[in-house]
This record gives sequence, structure tokens and C-alpha cells, in this order.
Amino acid sequence: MCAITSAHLTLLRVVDVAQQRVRRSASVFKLLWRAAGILLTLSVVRYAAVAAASDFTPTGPSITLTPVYTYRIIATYPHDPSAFTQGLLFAEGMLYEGTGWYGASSVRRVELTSGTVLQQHNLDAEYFGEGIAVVSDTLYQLTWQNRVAFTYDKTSFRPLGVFSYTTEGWGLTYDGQRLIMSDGSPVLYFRDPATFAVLGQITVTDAGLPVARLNELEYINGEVWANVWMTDWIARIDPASGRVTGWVDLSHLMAPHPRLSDPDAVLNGIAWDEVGKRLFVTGKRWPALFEIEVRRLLFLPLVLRS
Ligand SMILES: [Ca+2]
Repeated sequence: MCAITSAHLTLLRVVDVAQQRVRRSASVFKLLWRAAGILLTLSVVRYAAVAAASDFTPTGPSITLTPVYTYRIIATYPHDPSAFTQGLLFAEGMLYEGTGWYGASSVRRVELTSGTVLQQHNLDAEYFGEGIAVVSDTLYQLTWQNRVAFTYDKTSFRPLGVFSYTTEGWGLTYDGQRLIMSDGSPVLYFRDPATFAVLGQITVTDAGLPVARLNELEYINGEVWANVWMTDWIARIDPASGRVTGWVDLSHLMAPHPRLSDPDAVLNGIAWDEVGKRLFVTGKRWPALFEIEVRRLLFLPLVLRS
């Protein structure tokens, strides 16, 4: 998908021409124009990444100055490279992971430090597992196109029940009151944990444009974090408005990137340790799981130093 439109290129050319003229002006204006040009370029490149992750035809604002965050690796842990990670969470000192694919879907309890699978429940081969969430002692697991969600006892993995829904199932998390579910579109659904009934929904947007392919989810300090499928970006979403308040760029986290040999091996899996304030991320069939911290990428100082 070509995400940079002719309008973007025209805009960049206009700035370039203007910059050439301004180069003959006072040095202060030269610096300001140069900074503006670099900021615009960064914005367009960033926008292109967002657009590439979306199914929309750009019709609204083509520039966004939504804050961008980068990361620092705190720790690296083993991860089952056969796990097609579709759901990840951390509860009471343990990782819980939902895996996908027909004949390979499961829900697991995993020891963080060793990556050892301590307990596992396999889905029947007709089901493609997706996102997971925990509410009290109940573990929920979505399926992709089977349109059912399974519930289990969190400790024993004993099946408890089945809910049905009408969309695809992608990501799932819990905000303390409601389940939050993605279906691959820009929409997030809020559901009643007791009945799975839809209580509300929001459309996720950045700079007024919808952001599609929202995948694995995690509720962190009042925000919904969402992997954008097939990208290295995580959207930080205000659950009240649907607005993207920040983008986390996890490029090059897993190097060499397994996607080079496996196009499905993309970033997917966010887990938040509410007690220890630790953030974990991994990907489908990645051999490692990372604890990371994110920090705001400050464009302006970079521009002034360049
Ligand atoms: Ca998660």
C-alpha cells in the first residue's frame, strides 16, 4: 500500500522550495524554516506508518503531531517460538498467553523468567484463538472467526461457558468494569463481563482519521494500548474519546526480525504488571519476550542538533 499521497509530496516540495528561498534570509528564519521542514517530514513519515496500518483512503488532515514514544529494553526473557501469540496479560506473578491458528490454539500460564509453560488448555482444531482477559477468577478467550468467546476458571483452566458475538474477535482487555474488545476495525467494543453484551463502542482516530487493524489490547493506567496489526506501532488510546494520544514505535525490538522469514511473525502481545509497574511485549512466534519502558521522543531537540 502506498501511503504517501501526491498531496503529501506536493506539500513537501512546496516546503522545499520555500526553504531554498529562505536560505538567503536571516539565520534565525533559516533555522525556523529548517525545523519546520524537518518536523513536517517526520510527521508525513509518521503519518505514512499510521496510514499503512489503516484501511482508509486519506481524506482528512494529512499531518499529525501526536506524540511518539520510543523504548528501552529492561529485560529479555525466553518465549516459545511456536506460540502464535494472540493474547497476553500478567496477573498475580504469572503471564497468561492465548495462542492462535487452527490446531495450535491454546491458553497458557507461563513462568515469566524461564518462559516455561506451566499449564495449557488446547482448543479444538476448528477454533482459532485470539485475545484473552482476566476478570476476577475467570479467564476469557476470543476466537477469530468462530464468533464465540470461551471462559475458564483462571486457576484450573476448567471450561466455564461460551459467549457468542457477531464480529470477528481480535484483542481483549479489562478496564476494571468492562471488557474491551477489538475486531480488526477501528472500533473498540465495551462489553459486560457477566453477559458479554455490548455496553458501548468507540471509533479510534488519529488526527481525525480512523485507525484500523487494532489487535492485541492492554488497559494501562486509564489508557487502552493496541498493537496495530502488521506494524511495529502501538497506539495509546483515550477510551473516552477514541483519540490516539500517543504512538509507541517498537521498531527493531526483535532483531533479527523473524518477519524476514515469517510474514506472520509480527509484534503482538502487551501485558501490564499493575503491581510491579512493568510492561511486557512480544510477538507471534518470537523467541523472546521483553520488559520495556517507553519514553517520549522529542523531535525538536533532535532538529536543533542536526
Ligand atoms: Ca494484553
